Amino acid sequence: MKVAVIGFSQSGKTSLYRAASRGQAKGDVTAVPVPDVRFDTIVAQVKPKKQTPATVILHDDLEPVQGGAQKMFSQRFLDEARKADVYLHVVRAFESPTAPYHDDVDPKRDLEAVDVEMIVTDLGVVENRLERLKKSMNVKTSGHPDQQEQNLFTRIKEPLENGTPMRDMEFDEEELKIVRNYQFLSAKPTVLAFNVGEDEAAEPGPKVAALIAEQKAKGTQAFAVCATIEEEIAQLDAADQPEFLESLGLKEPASHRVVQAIYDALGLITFFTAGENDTRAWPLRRGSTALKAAATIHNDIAKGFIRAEVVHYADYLEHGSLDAAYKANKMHLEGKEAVIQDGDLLHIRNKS
Ligand SMILES: Nc1nc2c(ncn2[C@@H]2O[C@H](COP(=O)(O)OP(=O)(O)O)[C@@H](O)[C@H]2O)c(=O)[nH]1
Ligand SMILES: [Mg+2]
Repeated sequence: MKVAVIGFSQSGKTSLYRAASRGQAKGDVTAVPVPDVRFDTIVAQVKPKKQTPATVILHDDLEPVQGGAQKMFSQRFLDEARKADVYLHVVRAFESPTAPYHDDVDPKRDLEAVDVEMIVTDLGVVENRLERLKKSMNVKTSGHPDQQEQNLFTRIKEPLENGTPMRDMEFDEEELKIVRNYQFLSAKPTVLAFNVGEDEAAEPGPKVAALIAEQKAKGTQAFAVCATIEEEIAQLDAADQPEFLESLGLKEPASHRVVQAIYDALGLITFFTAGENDTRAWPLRRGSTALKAAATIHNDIAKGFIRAEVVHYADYLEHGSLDAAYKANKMHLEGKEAVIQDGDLLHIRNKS
């Protein structure tokens, strides 16, 4: 899961990156564990030799978005941004006399500038492709992959011209494959972090609150954060954090909110394998089958799949251990096509 931190220079990307990695980040790419009380509960009960939480990989190695007269996206930015699975877009909402391009605070303007540039970049790709297809199309019959592409690109050209990012458009499975293949910028799931000043750390002002509401209504994950305060919190001992958070009127550290929002934006759920040697949490796309879960663990386990032993998390919690849940007949024996639910504990019976 590649999470690209994007935004203008001095919007607070690196500050939030450090906060989100809870001060653990060494370089500019780091794996951040997904906070999950269910995982902590399982680990405390199983007491495995090793525990492996689910992680997301944060990348703070992209070039900043450029403002002014320059090209906003450098080629290096584009190369990296296209490879990302999801964007963590940091938008400045704090006073900064040293910020380049603009010295006033206007998160709406900054957000829209990046969105528009993404849309324009994608539109360029779409138009180019349509031009080429027009030339080659006459010899191709309907049902040809090129025909599908032409239909799709013709359809999305207008909404793009009207400023709709592809992430706000509807696609079927086949179309999604094409969209993913082209690595369109505006199609990527996006998490918006409005980086507010210290005075708004507990509660954003009306402007940012309205922007957040607007984005949420469109299904985009968005929240306010004060990156500098969060960076300080991340450096405290874990035991001292709750009191400090509370004194600021915060419920949880930014690292939790950032990672949870990314997880949600990607449509991920978590399943667990509660091994005595290694207890692990695994990310999985919502709606995935037992076979897909098996493949997430290891391709060989998927190949030799016989049955999945599934215990729902609520049943595990009620009975206090897997043993007790099994004895209470709470284990469901499932085939390859069974849909895995968030929090399921799995054991895959397999031939390997
Ligand atoms: N007041 C305030 N300053 C911030 C905040 N976040 C970042 N800064 C400051 O803005 C400057 C740029 O931050 P940085 O994280 O390096 O931005 P980047 O260029 O986007 O990586 C630094 O001096 C930070 O201390 C914030 O939430 N509030
Ligand atoms: Mg930086």
